[in-house]
Amino acid sequence: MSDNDDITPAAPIGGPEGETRAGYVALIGEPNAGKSTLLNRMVGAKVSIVTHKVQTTRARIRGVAMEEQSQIVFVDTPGLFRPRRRLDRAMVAAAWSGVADADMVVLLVEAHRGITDGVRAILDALPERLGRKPVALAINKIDKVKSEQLLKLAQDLNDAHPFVKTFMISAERGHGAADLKEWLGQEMPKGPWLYPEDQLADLPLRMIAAEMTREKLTLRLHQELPYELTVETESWQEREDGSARVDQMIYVAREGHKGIVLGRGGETIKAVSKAAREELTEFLGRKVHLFLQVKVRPNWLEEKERYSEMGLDYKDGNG
Ligand SMILES: Nc1nc2c(ncn2[C@@H]2O[C@H](COP(=O)(O)OP(=O)(O)OP(=O)(O)O)[C@@H](O)[C@H]2O)c(=O)[nH]1
Ligand SMILES: [Mg+2]
Repeated sequence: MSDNDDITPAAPIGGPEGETRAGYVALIGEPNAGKSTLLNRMVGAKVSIVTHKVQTTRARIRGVAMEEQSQIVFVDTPGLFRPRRRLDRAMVAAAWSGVADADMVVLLVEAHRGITDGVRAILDALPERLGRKPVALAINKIDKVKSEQLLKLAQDLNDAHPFVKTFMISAERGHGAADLKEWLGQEMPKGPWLYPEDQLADLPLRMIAAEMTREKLTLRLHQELPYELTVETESWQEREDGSARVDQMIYVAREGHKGIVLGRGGETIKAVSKAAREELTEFLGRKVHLFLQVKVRPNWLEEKERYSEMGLDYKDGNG
């Protein structure tokens, strides 16, 4: 795949005459808080994968949303948790670095779980990590609780950290999302837009495609899912008939995991391939031929190249 297929912008591009605003908003929270769901809702398209499992997002993913004359670049981050393995550490480091570059941070807390140990750890880390950077609070998944509970939780959280504003939202159902977006639009610094108005994400297509396959695997494998699994797009060929041929490799760490990914008679990988192909076809608006292979690489979690393919820094995993 050539660089031209990349959807990364070359330089700031301005926007219309008059007063424009643009900035970065980092979404942080515990794994599973709903960060990717919120990003997709804000962008109005699925650019970051979502599953019911924790630690779905592995790298920083940028999605671009427009609100009046403001461009809001949402930065989805991996969940914040106490990292143990190299991959965990690299993910958590990517999350904090996404925050460092942001103009505004939104902390998502799950309404029905309240102030967990994990939330407490994030609250404790905020002053040191962010200094005076403004943080807004979004209590998410309000569809799961009664409203009386919400007021108490909002109060307790605001006692723990001076949030600039508190929102009650359901990222999945959309409740409160428009208010949050409108407010963020007003809060963005004045300046030219950072991306073309019609651009949705800042992530190479090959990575979006790999993420789609990883999502389908995660959804399909449930509790059998090996944590030690990653997907890479190995080649991307444009065909003369306008379709694309995409070859992807699924890396697993153990021989036994290969069988799980393939499924009996190959039925799992077939289903995953079909679902991923359909989603990619819809995303691109043209025909896609998707070819998946599985390879056992016992040590991939220690391989530098795997990290760069995921958009992570290998060094950050040291420690
Ligand atoms: N009921 C309900 N579920 C939600 C809401 N928002 C997100 N979810 C669900 O919560 C789960 C996790 O959502 P994600 O968006 O993947 O969460 P995340 O914070 O990006 O998770 P990681 O990438 O693992 O850190 C998914 O099953 C979502 O469908 C909501 O407002 N209400
Ligand atoms: Mg996520």
